[in-house]
Amino acid sequence: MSPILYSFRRCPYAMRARLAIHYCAVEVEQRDILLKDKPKAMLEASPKGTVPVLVLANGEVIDESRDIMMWALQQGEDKHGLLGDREQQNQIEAWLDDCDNNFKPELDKYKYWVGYPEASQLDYRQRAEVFIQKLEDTLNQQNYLLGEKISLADIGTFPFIRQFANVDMKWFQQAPYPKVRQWLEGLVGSDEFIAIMEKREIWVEA
Ligand SMILES: N[C@@H](CCC(=O)N[C@@H](CS)C(=O)NCC(=O)O)C(=O)O
Repeated sequence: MSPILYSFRRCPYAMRARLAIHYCAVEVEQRDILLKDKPKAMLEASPKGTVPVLVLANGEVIDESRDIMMWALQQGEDKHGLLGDREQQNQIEAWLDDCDNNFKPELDKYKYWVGYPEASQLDYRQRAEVFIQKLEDTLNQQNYLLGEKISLADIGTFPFIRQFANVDMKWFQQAPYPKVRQWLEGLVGSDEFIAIMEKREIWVEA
């Protein structure tokens, strides 16, 4: 029996998990769900109710996207060298920590600013831009976050940058981040991303 992956198509956390699984060519049974109608089986496996959730054949549950990425890399050979050496792994951790802990909360407020009246949408965007500027500075020196080759740092962050760009694409297209745009366009246009964004039927519990 293949491991089961509960996923929501447009969730950036689920995207990074699906990407790592795809890059490592690991077999899973993907069950697409709707966040407004979570299946009982998923909630039984992981009561916190976030996607992605991976349920292994032995019943073990992995319900954090970063842990699912690491699991995927451990399954087969890491043929794209996404993880790199010890030093690169520390850099990956640092990028993902910054993305998840600092950038994502500001991105949510920028996107859903109506629900956060303490500051303006512009304030939230500018707070999120601290991370975008860091990406721009890095990508000014090299093609990917860790160097000249794609790594888990790129895969784990670009779905969130895509979300940021989509809040106001007109602004993003002329914002002072040409390197981020180029990097994002390459990743969003990649065969891997197109494959993991394929539309599927919503999984229905028997
Ligand atoms: N720390 C979790 C966060 C996952 C997360 O928050 N996913 C969102 C969707 S993008 C979710 O499932 N939210 C629950 C809901 O909206 O009901 C991870 O990395 O997997």
